[in-house]
Amino acid sequence: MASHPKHGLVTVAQHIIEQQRNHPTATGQFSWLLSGITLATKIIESHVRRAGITNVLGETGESNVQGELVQKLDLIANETIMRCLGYRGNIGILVSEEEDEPRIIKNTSGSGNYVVLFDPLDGSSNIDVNVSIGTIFSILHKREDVWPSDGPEKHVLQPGIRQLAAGYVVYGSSTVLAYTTGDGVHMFTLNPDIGAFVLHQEGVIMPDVGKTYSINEAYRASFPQGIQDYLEWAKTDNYSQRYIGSLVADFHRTLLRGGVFLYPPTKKSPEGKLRLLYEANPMAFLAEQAGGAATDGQHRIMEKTPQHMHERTPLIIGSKSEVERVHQFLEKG
Ligand code: AHM
Ligand code: MG
Repeated sequence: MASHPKHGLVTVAQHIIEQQRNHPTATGQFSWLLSGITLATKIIESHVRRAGITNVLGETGESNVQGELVQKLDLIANETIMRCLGYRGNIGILVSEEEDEPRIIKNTSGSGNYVVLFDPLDGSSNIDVNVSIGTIFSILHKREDVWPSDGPEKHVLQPGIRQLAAGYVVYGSSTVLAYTTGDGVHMFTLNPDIGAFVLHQEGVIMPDVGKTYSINEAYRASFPQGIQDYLEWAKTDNYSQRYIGSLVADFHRTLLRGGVFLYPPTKKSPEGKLRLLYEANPMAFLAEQAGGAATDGQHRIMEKTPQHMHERTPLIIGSKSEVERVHQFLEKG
């Protein structure tokens, strides 16, 4: 494991504080908030690692706001994040993929300034079969031009370019955290012996080219013609295909190895399946910070203004040149 160029071993908490020193106006509130997220992901990871022996596999019997069956671990992850962040006095609004409405955090210090959005456990279909899953988060400032009587939703419906930070934790063969505050992407591995995320790569750069595409090709017949043509062409040019079915894991591989991940509109999900606020925006922020790109096939993901909290979007994300190539096929298709 590589050490920090300046200080040797660096934990994520230290790294966040150092990053904040580059911002003279920083109050420390933001690092406090991020440390709440890392604490929550460590608790979730301990549940994930013991899932088979603690009777937390399987469904709860309930559906979430998206109409999807809720897994027991989905619920545990959601409650863990709510519990860890609900007590950090500076958060104003918490929004989860699993909940119908934004949750306003009431605290003694008045109303907090931040909006935290998260997908507590991404890759639900992989939970019970021991395949990589993850947690995704995105942080915004509350808008200053919104009155309390307008309700919390207006604070939440901001385009991705307003994100202050975003990141994910992938619970894979090891547990890795990646985050950005708009100053590059930094990656940490959880050292289970000391219970800390330790820096292993600063300023991660996504390879600009990569001959791997990642898509659920079973839906191929209902993809837009341009996507079908791209897939056909890629097969004649020695591409590989990799698809895990957890965005967090498919994105993590794409970030490190290059290539492109696609979830286009399909007959079943005409708007795409992935959620703009909890999945596409944070990953788009990370991709761009690593030199990659993210679009919905027409527009830059981070410039889309969400109309509602659980809005879905098509997603094409990865190496810049590969995303551009997909666009060329879409324009011809
Ligand atoms: P989830 O948040 O309920 O887990 O759903 C999102 C997941 C993504 O992680 C993944 O990219 C996608 O759904 C896979 O969908 P499909 O099974 O249609 O390929
Ligand atoms: Mg998800």
